[in-house]
Amino acid sequence: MIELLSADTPNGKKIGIMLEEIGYEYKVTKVNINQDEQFKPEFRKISPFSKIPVIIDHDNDKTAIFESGAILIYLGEKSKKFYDLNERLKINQWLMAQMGYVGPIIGQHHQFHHYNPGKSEFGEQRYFKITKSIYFDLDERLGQSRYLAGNNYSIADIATWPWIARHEWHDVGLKNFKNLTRWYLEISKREAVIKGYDFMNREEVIPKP
Ligand SMILES: N[C@@H](CCC(=O)N[C@@H](CS)C(=O)NCC(=O)O)C(=O)O
Repeated sequence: MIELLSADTPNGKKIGIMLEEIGYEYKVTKVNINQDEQFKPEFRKISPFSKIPVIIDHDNDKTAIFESGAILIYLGEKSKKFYDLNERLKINQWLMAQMGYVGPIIGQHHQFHHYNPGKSEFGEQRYFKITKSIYFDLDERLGQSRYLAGNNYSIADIATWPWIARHEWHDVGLKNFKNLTRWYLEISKREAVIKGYDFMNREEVIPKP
C-alpha cells in the first residue's frame, strides 16, 4: 500500500492521478498546508523542504519519497507503466521541464495574478507573460507530437496536465491553443485522471477549456 501525504494542489494531483493510472492501492493522509502542518518535525523528516507531496511505500520498507517528479519516476519504474525505459531520455526532458520551469513559473503566476492581484505590477506582468509563452511552447510541441514525450502518454503528461487544469486562473485562453486543448481534453477523459483529480474526494470536476 502506498500512503500519499498531500494537499489538493497541482503537485498533489499529479500523484493522485498516477496512483489511479497504475491501479495501486493507496491511502491519502492530508497535510493542511494552510495551517502549516508541513512544518511539523515528523513531516520534515520525510520532506526536508516542508513540501507536499510525499509518498511512503509500505510494501518497500516504508521508503519515503519527496519531490513529485521523483515520486512519478519511482512509481513508473515500480509499476512499469507510463515510464517506458526506451523512451526514458525524452520523458525525462519533458518531466524536468515541468519540474524546473512550467510548474514554478505558473505557480508564481497563481501567486501574483490569482491570489494577490494589485500587489506587484512587475510580478503580475512578468509571470503572465512567461505563462503565455509556456502555453505557446506546449501548443507547438503538441502540434508535432500526440503527447509531450512522443506517441505515448507518460509521466511527463501526468506531471504537466494538472497545471493546465488550472487554466481558469491563468486568463490566457486555453481554447485559443488548438493542440494544447486537444491534449488537455484527451487526458481529461481518462477515468484515472477524473478520479485522481479528485483524490481528496471533494467532488471536484475538471474545468472545461
Ligand atoms: N518541486 C516540488 C514542489 C512542491 C511544492 O511546491 N508544494 C507546495 C504545494 S503545491 C507546498 O507544499 N507548499 C507548502 C509551503 O511552501 O509551505 C514538487 O514538485 O514536489
